[in-house]
Order: sequence, then C-alpha cells, then structure tokens
Amino acid sequence: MKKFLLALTGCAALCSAVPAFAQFQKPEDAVKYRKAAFSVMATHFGRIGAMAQGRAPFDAAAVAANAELVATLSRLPFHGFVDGTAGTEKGSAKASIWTERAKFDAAAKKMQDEVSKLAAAKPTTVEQLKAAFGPAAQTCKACHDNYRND
Ligand code: ASC
Repeated sequence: MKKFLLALTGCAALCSAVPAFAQFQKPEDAVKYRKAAFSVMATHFGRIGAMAQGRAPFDAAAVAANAELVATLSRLPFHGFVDGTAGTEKGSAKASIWTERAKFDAAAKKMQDEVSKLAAAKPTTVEQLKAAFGPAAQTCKACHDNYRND
C-alpha cells in the first residue's frame, strides 16, 4: 500500500509538472522570457550586423556561427506572446499583436525564414553578407515598427 501511495504521489508530481513546462506561471514570466530570448538573438544578430556595416572585420566563420544561433533562437520568443501580455510603455508589445494575430504570426514566420536563409547563405565576402543580411534585418525592423511601442 505504501509503495502504491508513493508511486501515486510520484505520478501526480510528474503529471502536474508537465503543464507547468508548457506554460508560464504568470504573465510577467512570459514577458521576461520573450525579452530574454530577443536579447540573446539581438546579441548574435548584432555581431553579424557589425560585420555587414564595416564596424567589425569580416569573418566568414563568425558569420556562419552567429547566423546558425540566430536561426535557432528565432524559434523561442514567440512562445512568450501569450494572451494578456500587451503593454503601453516603451519597448513593450502592442495590443494589435493580439487583434491581428494572423498577421503577427506571418511576420514572425517571415523573420524566421529570412534568418534561416541567412544561416544557409554562408557568405564568403562582405558583399555577399550585405545582400543576405539586409532582408533579415528588414524583418526585425518591420515587427518593431508595427508591433513594438515607441
Ligand atoms: C539588430 C537588432 C535588431 C535588428 C534591427 C534591424 O542588430 O538588435 O533589432 O538588428 O535593428 O533593423
């Protein structure tokens, strides 16, 4: 009986842990999560941008490594755009994300597609990098212009 109860308790703990994994405890946690994910993305995207804009020497291996990370990281932030997490302060998410969710999701997918293309491009010259970087950077800017409070 004791064993059975122990097993039952263990299962209950495990089963209740599963949904906690898939969702955030509080809306603020979702905001924190997506901001952190964007921040790490921006660090790696910014390293590529510095090379594209001549602020850092071109390094093909560094471009490839950072672009690979950005492509992977680009899948994270959108898990944090849960209902009830719009804001009004500078840098926060506009309510229009939730009123035109399909458009927002399409813009997110476009960004993910463009950064994946950038990772696949593996540019070997700064000219090639510029050509691959521009469209990806444009997708970042488009969402900031449309969905981020100034
Ligand atoms: C970056 C960064 C962004 C984008 C954006 C491109 O390096 O942090 O948010 O590029 O500025 O327009």
